[in-house]
Amino acid sequence: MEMIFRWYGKSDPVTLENIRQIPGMKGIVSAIYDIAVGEVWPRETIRELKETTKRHGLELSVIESVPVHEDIKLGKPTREKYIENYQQTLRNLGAEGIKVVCYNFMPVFDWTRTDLAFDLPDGSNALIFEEAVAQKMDPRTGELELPGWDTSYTKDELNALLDEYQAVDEEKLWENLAYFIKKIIPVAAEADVKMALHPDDPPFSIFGLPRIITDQDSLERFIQLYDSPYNGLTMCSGSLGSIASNDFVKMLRYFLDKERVNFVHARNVKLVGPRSFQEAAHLSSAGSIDMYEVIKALSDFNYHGPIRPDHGRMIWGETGKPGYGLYDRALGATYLNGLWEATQKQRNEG
Ligand code: DNO
Repeated sequence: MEMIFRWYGKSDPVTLENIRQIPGMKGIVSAIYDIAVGEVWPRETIRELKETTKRHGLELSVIESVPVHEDIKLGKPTREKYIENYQQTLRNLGAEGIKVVCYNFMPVFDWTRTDLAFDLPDGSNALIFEEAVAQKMDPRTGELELPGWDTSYTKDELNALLDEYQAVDEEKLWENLAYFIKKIIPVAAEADVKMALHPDDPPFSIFGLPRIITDQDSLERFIQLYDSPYNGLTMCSGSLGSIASNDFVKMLRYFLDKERVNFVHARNVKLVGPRSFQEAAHLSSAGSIDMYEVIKALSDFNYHGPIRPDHGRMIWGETGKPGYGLYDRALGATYLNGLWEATQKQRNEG
């Protein structure tokens, strides 16, 4: 596996110098953050990011994300233009040597939490999701804001968008996803860019909006939309593993076997209710996911692709982008690398 670290570009308080000093770190996963959703990413901008990364001794290994315009998810006639733009961005990324693109198909809101700095007994803090609190959150007030969300909408625009989604149920969203996939995967294959769909986080409907990439059956349905290794998945332990009915390790093995795992996000979560969880340190003992079994699965299938430590807690007084501080993620990467070394040695001895 190739260990990489998420970097939010020049405004990220975590620097490329910091990332380079994490033991075993090979590259970064990043994006172009100042181009409006739906516009083409120019080759020069991609090249510039790649060269900045290279100067710091790291590869630009994965793009996370090329966001999908809402008109595509809504299936509006204007989607054609945005799909063409997406195709062109993929061609440009391929031409600059990018091999993996992570994206998601969640309506309006990306990952969602109810508290971004929940105090833990050891003095650290973490992101949590509590179902009862989420049920009382109302995005229509225009006052909610979470990292990862597109915050460029005015309150009126957001409400108009939410209204439009009233005509889109789960089946309609599947239809719109299928339409998109059929148009982009051939282009991704030609450009040699492996697509890695991220599961919905959390993996159930929020704010009355449909969410469809949530469990083994939906991932299976998704890969069957287009039978190609370029139509793959980001297997995210923290997203899929946040409901008890998902056996993440079993799912990971299943999709590794099908050669559809193009990227891995490794994070632990502690389940505290049917639809409530707290993000935890990466160690198996800290949460509900057996991280040894996750890495063992990757080792058993000889996974060569990229993996990143996902959200960390804020520790040692660090402040910054929720989930994306330096210290806890660096500890996570080191722990995951340790598990990997051990499983590799067992493999070679066995
Ligand atoms: C959260 C991330 C997600 C992810 C997107 C992929 O921290 O895992 O925001 O980047 O859903 O498109």
